[in-house]
Amino acid sequence: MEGPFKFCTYRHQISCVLTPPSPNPVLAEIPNFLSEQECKLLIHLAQLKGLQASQILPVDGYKEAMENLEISKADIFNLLDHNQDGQLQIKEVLTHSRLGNGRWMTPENIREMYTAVKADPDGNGVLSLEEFKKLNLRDFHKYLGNQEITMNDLVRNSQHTWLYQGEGAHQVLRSIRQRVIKLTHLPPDVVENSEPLQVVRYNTGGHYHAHMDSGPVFPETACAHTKLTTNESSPFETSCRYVTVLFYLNNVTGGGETTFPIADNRTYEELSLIQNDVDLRDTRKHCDKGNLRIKPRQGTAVFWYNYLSNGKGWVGDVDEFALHGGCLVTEGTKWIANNWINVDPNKARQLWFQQEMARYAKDEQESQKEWTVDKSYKDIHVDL
Ligand SMILES: [Ca+2]
Ligand SMILES: [Ca+2]
Repeated sequence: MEGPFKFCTYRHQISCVLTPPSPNPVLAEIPNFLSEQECKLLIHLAQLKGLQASQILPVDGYKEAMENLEISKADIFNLLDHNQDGQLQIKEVLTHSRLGNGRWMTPENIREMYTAVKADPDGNGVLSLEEFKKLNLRDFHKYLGNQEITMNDLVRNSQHTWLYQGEGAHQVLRSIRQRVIKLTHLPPDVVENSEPLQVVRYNTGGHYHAHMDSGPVFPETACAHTKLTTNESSPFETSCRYVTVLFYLNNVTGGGETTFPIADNRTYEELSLIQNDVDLRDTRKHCDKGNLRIKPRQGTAVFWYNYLSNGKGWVGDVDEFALHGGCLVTEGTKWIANNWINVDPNKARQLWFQQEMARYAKDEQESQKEWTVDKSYKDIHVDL
């Protein structure tokens, strides 16, 4: 595939025209977007800067959060019982709770946990409200707390760093930004005011289970990256990543494809992601069952929209078909870079963020600030 399918204009909000009927999500793969030398340089710059774990092993905050939870068991049950049949199926537990506190839970993990805490005495594999009410949440924490967790058990096992792309940055980084402006047909200031380039390394055994790069936006929503520089608080927060441009920086010896497990499905139902114990989001086990897989090829860019062009809100509704993940790297190392094009309705906040980035870039001695930590795992416990 070549070239963008969708051309956008940005005035008061993003509006797009789809040409012609497009795949789902709207996605384009552009070979040789970067030269071999540019790829090598990006890897080199990232190594010079130093990479940090994209997700750290869970800490104990989860236990406290659960103990302070002011919500009755019946309400939790009701929240989890997606199909409202009065029973909790394993996939409902997997889909609607992040009970692993950053640990990726498989159907097998849930069954083991049920056995350990005697959650399902009649052994029918589902929890009734009565069974759920009898559950002692402390046993459940204790069980999870005693589990030995490695990086491979997490939602994401990779390392990353950020490279500043604004004025004064290395000319290759500037040039990539200019090419992204041309590729996306978006106004230059929207691209220029976006997050820096994220360079990611997956070692052998690395993965990133399927996820969305950005979430729904409401009028009160704050963007995670700019919010950190202004210290504002908002009940809703997301990463405001309108477009993702992903670059493959090397050829991977084994595995490491980018999977879009439900691309081009006619319909989307969250629960249908888990069927007969196969969780399509699981990129360590089930990448082969995804609808679209892109093999990493050095220099190729993959570009997609995280929102629909239905004109709702600032950016449209989330495009759920853009669900994607990084398959298990079975051999060698995988290097990629991400350019996210952010749309923040508050332009002043966006500019302030850019000024801060420029300041950090000048002062290499200063340690990486909080904005470099992936927000999606920071407050993971509040979800249940
Ligand atoms: Ca149910
Ligand atoms: Ca039962």
